[in-house]
Amino acid sequence: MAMQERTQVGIIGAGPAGLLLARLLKLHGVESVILEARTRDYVEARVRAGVLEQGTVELLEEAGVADRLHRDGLVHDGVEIAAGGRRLRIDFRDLVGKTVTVYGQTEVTRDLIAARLAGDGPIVWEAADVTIHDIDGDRPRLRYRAGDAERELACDFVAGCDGFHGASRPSLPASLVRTFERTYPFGWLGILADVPPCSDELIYASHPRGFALASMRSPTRSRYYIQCSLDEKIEEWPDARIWDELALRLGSEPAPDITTGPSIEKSIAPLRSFVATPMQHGRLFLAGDAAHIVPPTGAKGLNLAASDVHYLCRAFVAHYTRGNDDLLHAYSETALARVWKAERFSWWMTMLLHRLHPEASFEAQMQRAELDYLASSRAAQTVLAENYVGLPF
Ligand code: RFL
Ligand code: PHB
Repeated sequence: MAMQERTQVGIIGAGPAGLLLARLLKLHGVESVILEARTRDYVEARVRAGVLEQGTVELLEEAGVADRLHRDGLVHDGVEIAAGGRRLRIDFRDLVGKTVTVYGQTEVTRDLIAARLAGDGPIVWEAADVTIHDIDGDRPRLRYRAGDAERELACDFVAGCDGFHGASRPSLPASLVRTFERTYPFGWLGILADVPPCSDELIYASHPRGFALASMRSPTRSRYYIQCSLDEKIEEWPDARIWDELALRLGSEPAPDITTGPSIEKSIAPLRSFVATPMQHGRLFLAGDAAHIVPPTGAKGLNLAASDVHYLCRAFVAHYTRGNDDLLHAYSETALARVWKAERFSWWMTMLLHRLHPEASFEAQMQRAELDYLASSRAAQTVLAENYVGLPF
């Protein structure tokens, strides 16, 4: 017989979605247990997103985990788009009166784990073989293995925050779930290095050799990406080859001064758009990458996890404090309305900036026309800025 524990909300996954949900729930007096498949070291070392929307920053403030973010995060008033040998600055502050903050997902995760472990409640690391039971009833259960012990967690609700490859989405009844997917015929090769960034702001470059992005984590740590084909292997990309390729693709006027150095992390990620709908059934609610994926071009993935969590937390709090389940019933619809707009923006920015078609094709001509329009129209720049800093939630 498995050892049984009990909590109010059983959370699967200690990524940003699960950790932020647990933190916000605790601040409203709602208890949770987080089950995480990996070790703390693994979760804290994972290199991922870098750009936080203003709304995400505000949510982290509300969660009381924004001190280090305010100290070390870099507030950016705009981004640059390099194309056709020119650089165009999109001025967020001027166009929409908002900013974004560059602060690594790794740091957000560390701040949230530290807050959790300072007394908020447990995280079960290396929780293996998590299965979800009785989501149609009013007492769902999570079964899992911790070391050699079989355990069971009885809860009121289950929050599936276990990312794209987790156990939650497959636990929704297949007959009720619809999925929408777009894969892209290229990936992103990312490199992290302890060298100063080549520019004060991010540069998104559209180049005949392929897309490139200059990003950063701090004044001394740079993050770069280049579009690569899906069959390429990381071994084919020694550091020197990446730096040479970046210099070519980012080399529009004025050419940024790229400081090179040894990579401390290097990886290739495929690009994908994906939405599962509905994001809930019975007492199981999905949030973040468990329900949807965006290509990284719009910097939206982590921010969507944050807005899902905002809606879900609000709904749980209404249940526990007012006995009102309207927000819980509306959760999927509410979250998806914002998700689809971020999907649209990420897809649009991906299609605009990547090399997809021969230079002489109609499609490549459409990209050039759109970039030219963006350069000449304040209205077009405002659309980009409004979406990049994040639609309201
Ligand atoms: P996560 O971060 O994947 O966390 C899920 C957690 O669940 C655990 N897990 C399980 N636990 C228990 N049982 C199971 N069966 C489990 N299966 C999985 C996992 O170990 C993990 O700890 O999902 P979450 O919380 O929804 O957060 C989503 C974000 O991580 C993701 O959207 C972003 O990283 C996407 N992303 C970006 N988003 C942005 O907003 N801005 C960016 O600039 C940005 N850049 C990026 C990105 C993602 C990238 N990659 C590698 C996919 C750049 C890259 C290269
Ligand atoms: C990052 O710094 O990792 C990053 C920044 C902007 C993006 C994607 C990734 O659009």
